[in-house]
Amino acid sequence: MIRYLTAGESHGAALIGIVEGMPAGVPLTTEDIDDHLARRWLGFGRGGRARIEQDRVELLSGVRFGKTIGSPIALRLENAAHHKDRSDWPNVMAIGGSGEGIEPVTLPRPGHADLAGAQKYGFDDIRPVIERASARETAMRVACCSVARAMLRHLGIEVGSHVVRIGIVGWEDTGAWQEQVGLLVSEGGARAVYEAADESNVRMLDNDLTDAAVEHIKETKAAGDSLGGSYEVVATGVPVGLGSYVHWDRRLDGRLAQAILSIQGQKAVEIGDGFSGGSTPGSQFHDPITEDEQGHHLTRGSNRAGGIEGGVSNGMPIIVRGVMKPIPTLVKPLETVDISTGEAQPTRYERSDVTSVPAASTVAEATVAWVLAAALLERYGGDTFEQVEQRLALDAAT
Ligand code: EPS
Repeated sequence: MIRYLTAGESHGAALIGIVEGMPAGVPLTTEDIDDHLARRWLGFGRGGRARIEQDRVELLSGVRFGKTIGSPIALRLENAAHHKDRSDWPNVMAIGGSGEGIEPVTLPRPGHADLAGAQKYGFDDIRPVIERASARETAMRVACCSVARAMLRHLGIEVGSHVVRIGIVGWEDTGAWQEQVGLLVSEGGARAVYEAADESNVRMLDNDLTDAAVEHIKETKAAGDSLGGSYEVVATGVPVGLGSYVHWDRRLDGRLAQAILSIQGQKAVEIGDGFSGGSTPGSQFHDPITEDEQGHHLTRGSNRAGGIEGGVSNGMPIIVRGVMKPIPTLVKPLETVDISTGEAQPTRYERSDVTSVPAASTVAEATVAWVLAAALLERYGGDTFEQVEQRLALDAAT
C-alpha cells in the first residue's frame, strides 16, 4: 500500500510531505518533481503569488544515489511568501505568541471553507481555516504524487491533461477536441497531450480558444470577478485489470472521482462520456469489443467508458474530467456576516487568482497518477521496482 500525507499552511514557513510504501529502486530525481511543480504555475489568471514562489523540492529522505530505497520519502517546499511578503502578510502563521496586535479575519467568504471551518473548529478568527484550506497545499500534493508518477513513467504509463473550459469559453459542445486528443494520444500518448497543452497559457489545445479564454479572463479581472472551468485528464499505457468490481472501495472509477473531488475547488467529475450516457441509448453508448489489428488482444472500438468497465481498467486510455467552481475570493464584494458582530457586511478582498483552472488540471494529473500507481502496486507490487517490472511484463506477455 502506498500513501502520502501533507502538512503546512499557505503562508507558514514550508510545506512538508511524506510518501510511504514506494518500492526500492525507482529512479527518482528532484527534476522529476520540480518539472511538474513548475507546470502547476502555468496559466494566465494567477495572482501575485505566482511571481513569488520558486517551488523547488528538497528530498530529505528515502532516496539514495537517484533511486528510492523503500523507506519513507520526506519532501519539503519552502513558502517564499512567508519570508518575502512579511509586510503584506504580517505574522499570519506565527507559531508562538498570543496573537495580540494581529487583526482577526471575521468576514467569511461565501463558497470558501471559511465559515464551515471556523464553526467546526471553534475559531473566532478565520485565518487558520484560510491557511490550510488554501490551494497552496496542492503544491506538496503535486510533489508527492510526482514520486508515483516517476515510477509510472518507467513502466510506460503517462498521464496528461488539457483545459476544456474557462468560464463561458468552452470546447465541450463541438466534439472537435476529442478528435485532437485522440491524434495526440496516438502520436505520443498522454505525455503529448500535456506537452501540447503546456504551450498554451491557459492549457487549451486550440489557439482560438486560448485567445478567447485570455480575453475572458482579462474582462473578468477588470470586473473584479472570478472564473471556474473544466479540464480532462488522460492516462495511457494503463494495463488491463487495475481496480476491482468486488468491493465499492476498490473500484478504480470511484477512487479517481474521490481523488479529483479532493482537490480544492472541484465540484464535479465525469469518467469517459459519463454525462452523455444519461441521455444516449445503450446501443449507441457501449464500446464494441473487437480484436486489435494484430488479432492478439481484445480491445474496444470506441472509448465512451473512459477506459474503465465495472471499476476495472480495460486497457483503453483512462479519461477523467473535472469541473472547478469559480474562485471564492473576489474583488467585487459578496454578501456575508461578520462573525464577531453578527452584522451583515460585504466581503473584503485578499490577494487571489482570477482563475486557476489551468493549475487545477495539472494537480488533477498528479492525483490521477497517484491512484493509478496505488492500484498498479496492488496488482503488481513488490519490495523492489525490479519485481514490479517483472510482474507487469509477465502479465503483458500472457
Ligand atoms: C489561494 C490564494 C492565493 C493563491 C493560492 C491559493 O495565494 P495568496 O493568498 O498568497 O495570494 O495564489 O495558491 C497558491 C499559493 C498556490 O501555490 O497554488 C487560496 O486562498 O486558496
